[in-house]
Amino acid sequence: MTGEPEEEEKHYIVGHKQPDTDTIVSAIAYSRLQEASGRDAVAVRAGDLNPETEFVLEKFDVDEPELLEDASGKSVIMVDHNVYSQAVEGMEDAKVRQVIDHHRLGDIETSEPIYVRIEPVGSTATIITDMYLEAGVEIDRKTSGLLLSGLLSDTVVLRSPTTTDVDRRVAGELAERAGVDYEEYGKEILSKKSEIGEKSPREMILGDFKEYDWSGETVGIGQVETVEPEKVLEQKETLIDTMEDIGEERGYPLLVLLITDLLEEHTEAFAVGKEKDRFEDALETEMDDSQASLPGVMSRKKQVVPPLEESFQG
Ligand SMILES: [Mn+2]
Repeated sequence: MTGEPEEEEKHYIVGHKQPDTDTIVSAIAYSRLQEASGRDAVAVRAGDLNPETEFVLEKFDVDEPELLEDASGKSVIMVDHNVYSQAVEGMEDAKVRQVIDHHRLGDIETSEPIYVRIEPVGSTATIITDMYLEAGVEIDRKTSGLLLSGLLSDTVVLRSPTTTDVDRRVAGELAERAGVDYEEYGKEILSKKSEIGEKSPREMILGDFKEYDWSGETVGIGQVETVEPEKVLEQKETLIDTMEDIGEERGYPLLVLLITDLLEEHTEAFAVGKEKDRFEDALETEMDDSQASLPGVMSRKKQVVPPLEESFQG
């Protein structure tokens, strides 16, 4: 907890663009915790919800947060991200009051001291659960369900290498409070996550997509997590064409699509752009026709971004 509220203004709690389940449930759960400590707080979203998150909100009967189009001039609490490149428009001109996150420290600058809590755990939901416990604020059944969903989604039901002992403990506590079997519920989430269904190539590439600013260039990395990777891989030609279009439109020197097989713990990657050799070198792999195999790779954040960043910044 962050002490007594100092100001009366409304705090907008917002996660990253292309919101995923962890980002959305973290905003909702943290707004409840802030309200419990007397602060005027509202959870908002920085984009459209994905089908998995829609499923989670429906399951626990929780309304979708309002869309925040521009953060300029607003008091903001950033959850689940702390870099401008992933933030809603206007964040440079917002008053960032707090950061709660599980990604490495990024480029946010503030004019005043703020409360920051960043921990190397599997989800922002994990940190927020601990904040409730530390504050002695009861986590009701719905909030437990939401937080559990964020945790299970981000850690691929505790299978991702980003999973820590803290996540395992918190998952157990939340599952009990939510009254669900987390293995079973986790499988349900995975099946929603991996519903490729009627998605267009553009939706597959940009549905879970992050941009990274490295040495004055912007690199884009999308990820499709699925239990049916063949349904994505068989569309390779169209996907590569679309990636080339997107790369050109946005001026990326490198655009990567990770197709992660959640059951086999394996990723196939497509890469396009003038710096695609760099991807090959950084990931110590060999590309064949714009495609590389990355056995054991599940996490963009932990296994793909660090070597690439080193290559671009080094
Ligand atoms: Mn997260």
